[in-house]
Parts: sequence; C-alpha cells; structure tokens
Amino acid sequence: MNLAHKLIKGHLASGNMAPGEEIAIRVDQTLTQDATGTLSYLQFEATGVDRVRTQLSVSYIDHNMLQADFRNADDHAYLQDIAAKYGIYFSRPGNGICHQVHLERFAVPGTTLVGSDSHTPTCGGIGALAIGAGGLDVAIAMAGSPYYMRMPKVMGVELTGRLRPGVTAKDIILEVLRRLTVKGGVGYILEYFGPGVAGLDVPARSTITNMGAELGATTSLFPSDERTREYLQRQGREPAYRPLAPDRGAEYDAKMTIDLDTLEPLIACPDSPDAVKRVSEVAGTPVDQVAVGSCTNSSYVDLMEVVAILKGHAVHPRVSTTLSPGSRQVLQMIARNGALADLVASGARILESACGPCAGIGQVPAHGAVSLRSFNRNFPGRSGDPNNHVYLASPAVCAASAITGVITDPRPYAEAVKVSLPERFLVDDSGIIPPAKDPASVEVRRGPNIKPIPTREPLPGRIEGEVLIKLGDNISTDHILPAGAQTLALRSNVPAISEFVFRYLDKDFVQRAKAKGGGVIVAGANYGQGSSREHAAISPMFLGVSAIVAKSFARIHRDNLVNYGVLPLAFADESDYGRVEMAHVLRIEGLTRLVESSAELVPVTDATAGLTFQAKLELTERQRRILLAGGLLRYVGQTSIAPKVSF
Ligand code: MIC
Ligand code: SF4
Repeated sequence: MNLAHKLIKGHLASGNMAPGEEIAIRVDQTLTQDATGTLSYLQFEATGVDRVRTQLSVSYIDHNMLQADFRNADDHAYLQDIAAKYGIYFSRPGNGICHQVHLERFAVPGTTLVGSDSHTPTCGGIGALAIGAGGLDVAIAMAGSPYYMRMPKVMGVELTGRLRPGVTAKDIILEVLRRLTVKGGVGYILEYFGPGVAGLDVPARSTITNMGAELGATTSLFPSDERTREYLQRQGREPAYRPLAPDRGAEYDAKMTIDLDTLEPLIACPDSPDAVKRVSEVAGTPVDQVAVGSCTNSSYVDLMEVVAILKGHAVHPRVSTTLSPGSRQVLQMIARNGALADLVASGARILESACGPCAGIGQVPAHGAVSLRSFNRNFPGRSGDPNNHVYLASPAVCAASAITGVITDPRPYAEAVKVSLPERFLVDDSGIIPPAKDPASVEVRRGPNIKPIPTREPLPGRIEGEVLIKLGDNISTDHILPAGAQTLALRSNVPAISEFVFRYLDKDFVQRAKAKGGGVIVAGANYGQGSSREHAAISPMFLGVSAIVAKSFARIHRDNLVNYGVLPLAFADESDYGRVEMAHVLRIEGLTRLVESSAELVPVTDATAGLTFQAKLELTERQRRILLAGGLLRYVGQTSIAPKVSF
C-alpha cells in the first residue's frame, strides 16, 4: 500500500476505497481561519452540539488583521468567545498564519486534519492527511461528522538527487505545476517518495504540500521519517512522532519523477501559478515590489535564507520590499538572533505575522506594477487590484531581485548560503488560548456586521433562467468573489459581500442578476479553482443563481455549491459549451425526479437557441440528498449529527 491508502484505511468511516467512490473518513483535527471561520462557527452553532467532538480544533486569526474599522475586531471577538465556549484552541491575532502555526505546534503524523482553507495540505509535509474544505464541512466535522469525499487516485512523485544551492523546495512544486497545470491534480493525492525526500526538511516539504493546492489536488503527502522526528524534537514535540512510509514497491495510479540535481530556479508568471518559466527566461524584468511570506514560504529557514542574501546589501530604490514572518515563533527567533536587525538595515519593511499582501490585505501594488512574491497564488485581482503583474518564486529569488531591482537568478547570491533547522525552536505558546474551563459562563459577543447565513429552499422541480455570464477555463474563486481588504471585512455579512461577485470580470453582473431575478452561470473547465471560500458559492446563490453549467469543477468549490443547494452541472459533450451564449434562456424540467432517481444525465433546454443538450450530474447519493434538502445544513438537520438545526 502507498502511504495515502494506509492513512485513509486507518480512518475509514464508510465507503469502499475505489477511486471515484464516496468515502467518509474520521476527522482527528480541524482548523479554521477568521476569513472563513465566522461562517463556519455560525453553522457549528446551528448544529446545537455543545462541544467539539474532535481530538483537537483550533481557530486562527491571521487573515483580516487590518482592523480599518470595527468589523474585523468584532469578528475576532466572536471567534474568541466561540472558541472558549465550545472547546476550541484560539490562536490570537499576531500568533501567525494558521498553516505555519499548525505545523509548528499541533500537526501530528498519521492523523487527519480538515481545515476551512485550501492550503490545509501544508501539514502533509509532516505526514498528516490534511485536506482543505468549505467551512460548512468543517463545522459538521467539529460536530462529530466524518468528512465525505470521493476516493482520490494517488500519484507518486519520486524525488531523486539533491537540490543545488539557490534551488529550493519552491522550485520543486513549480516544476510539478509546470508539468501538471492548475487542473492536473484534480482527483489526486500527490504522494512524494524516493531518495530525494531525505534531503528536504519539514518546512521545505510543507512548501511543496502547501502549493499542491494550486494543482487542484485533494492533498499532498510526505512520509514521516528521521527528518520529521528531528523537526518535532526541535519543536519540543518528539512524543508526537511516529514513522510512516509506503510499503516497499507500493503502487500508484500515476507516477512522475523529478531529478533535483537538474532543477533550476523557476518562476510562475502572471496570471496563473502554472505559467511557469525558468527564472533565466525572465531575468532582467524590472520589479516594483517584492513580498516574502505567506503560508508557503514564511518559515524560520525561509526567512533566514532571505536574510543571508540581503545582509550587507540595501534593497533597490525602486523596490518596496516587505517580509511577513509566518508565526510569532519565527518572528521571535529572528528578533533574538539579530536577523531582524539585518533585515531592517537592508531597507526591507517588516509586516505582522499574518497573510497580509497574499490575499490583498494591504500592500496592494501600484497601477501597472510588477510584484514578485514568495506566495502561492497570482490570479488576477488577488493582490487587491487587477491592474498589476504578479510573479511567484522562491524566497531566494525574491531576495536577490530585491537587491538588483530586476528579476534575478539567485544562484550567484545563494552559493555561500546554508541555512538549516535551528537546534531548538523557540517555544512560547502564550499566543494560543485554551478553551474555557467553565464554558457555560462564556457570553458570545456578536458584532452588528455578523449576519445570519442565507439558505435555500428545497430543490425545485423546475429551473429556468438566463445565462447571466459566460466564462472561460480556470475561473478561480478570486475571480468569483475577489480577495482584498474591502471584501474581507465583509466575510460575515453575505448580503453585503454579494455586491462584489465577479467585480473585476463584469462589473454589471450583480445588477443584472438582481434585475433578472437570478439565473444560470456558464463556464469552462476547472470552475472555482483556488480558495475554499464558501462565499463564492453562497453569494451567487444569494443573487439567485440556481445552477452552474461548466466543463468541469474544482473539488472544494463543487462541494461548496452542493452544500448551498446550487446545482453543479457538467457539459456531457464539451462542444455544447460553444453553443450556449450569454442571455440564452436555459430550462430544466423534472429536476427533483432526476436527482432522486440517481440520473447521471440531465437534459437542459436552451430555449433561445432551440436545442437541448445533456449535462452530467456527477454527484454521490449523499450529495443528491443534500441538494434535494436545499443544502447541507438543512440536510444534517434531518440526520442525527445535528438534531437542533433550525432555519
Ligand atoms: C486564500 O489563500 O485564497 C485564502 C484567503 O486563504 C482562502 C480562504 C479564504 O478565502 O478565506 C483559501 O485558500 O481557502
Ligand atoms: Fe493566508 Fe495566503 Fe496562505 Fe491563504 S494562501 S492562508 S491568504 S497566506
């Protein structure tokens, strides 16, 4: 057996482990962050369960940290009270980015972790089966439900050789993205194995599993070995170690090999994480902003590498250079060892331990600017504005380019740089507040911006509506509902945030949807890639969108659509995509009967074009029942997990 199969088998609650079949796995740990957390906990409260039923649940504040008005702070207070009341650990604002802190302080090899953030697979770097999901799926997992998914295939990624100076883990995942593209991982777990694995420490492995999210993969996984033990021991958590490996000669559904000896520094060009080139191909491009940090590359080792390159240099006058440490642990360590002083001396700007510029929460680049980031996503508008050009590369490329002012191959700078794990990480868990001892006494503060979540009625028998927008391939959730400080302050207020749907693609969309009383969205392949934000499903639903007809869907987004009662339909014959145009009226009759009877094909009539085409309804039996009920919360209200749900 490969390692992914072993971990799934050890947690299997129901189902048959054949690729594509619905399985359910027991959830040991959950994590949430503040941008998805408020909805998730509102839903958790609706289940009526009085205490989380997981081994460990942690609520992080790391996204909405600007506090430009009262709303973010209100969300923080709500999340802190909920955590105290329901048995959840609370990681305070300033304590760090959820994935980085979870890796440092909580992740355990061989456990399952489900998180309301698409980069939850970060902890796959320590050998946990870590999966990103919508907030509602996390809410019911906290209430004791297993996590349901289709059994993925497993792709073995064999690493051979050793990285050369100036070439890093970021280049490994960029190489995987170059080969597979942003939809190449859909339906797969990527399992890394082979002799090259031993040369990578846990933070490097986690960079790779983190950015596996950009492949659309269910998750990515490394074995748990001596390097894992070493990391845990230096975090003062050695008892959490257990060795985990695939069986000798384990089989994989697909395989690829990457020779680390021959890898070069790579860079993802605007506007997609898979637009990968060699750094040498774009070297010399002038850069206006360099930003190091994010859950992909903000570990102690990453930052020390940056310091080693920057030390003794000044950042170029045209470049605004920022650095966000991934955690308070990292920040304290670089403060104590003097590296922070070197950074400040170089002219770099030090930001909080938080997501920051990664999701456009501050540091929005200038109009037309080139921004080089050690982050994981560069979809249009992701930086907080669509009028700039974002490149993604390793911290080493970022540091070298900050010095020269142009995209620069870091190898000449990195030759002498050798950073390894510290003998001991600085352990100070005072930023993590344990749950209250007397939960009954906790009064939950709810700010006026925290609004109830709209729900849908049970599935209607008939859908008729205009095509409100026709989109191409790889539409990300950043396209559907943009990132940025303005929208992030509205995460707890669905009516308000819904005003931003498709803002950068079609500024009239919201008006049109309202005027038409809702309708249908038509899209190409991999619709909804990227973030796990449920808002990208709830807000269109709130505007009356009843179905999405696409060539294919990204995993988390499809689940979110079903969870909120929006019908995800896939063109049975992709050439029909070319026939359905904007403003055509689409009609589906006998819908409840089709969904109930497990029909796999649904006839869709395009009344304007005068044709009928077939659309695939690729849903499990459970998802059909969820759709019929009008969404997951109504559905669980009918089951034993959540007897008290009422809407
Ligand atoms: C992201 O990186 O896109 C986010 C912001 O962390 C999201 C979650 C969100 O939208 O709140 C994610 O990755 O799931
Ligand atoms: Fe935060 Fe960026 Fe990571 Fe999302 S990808 S969790 S916004 S650091």
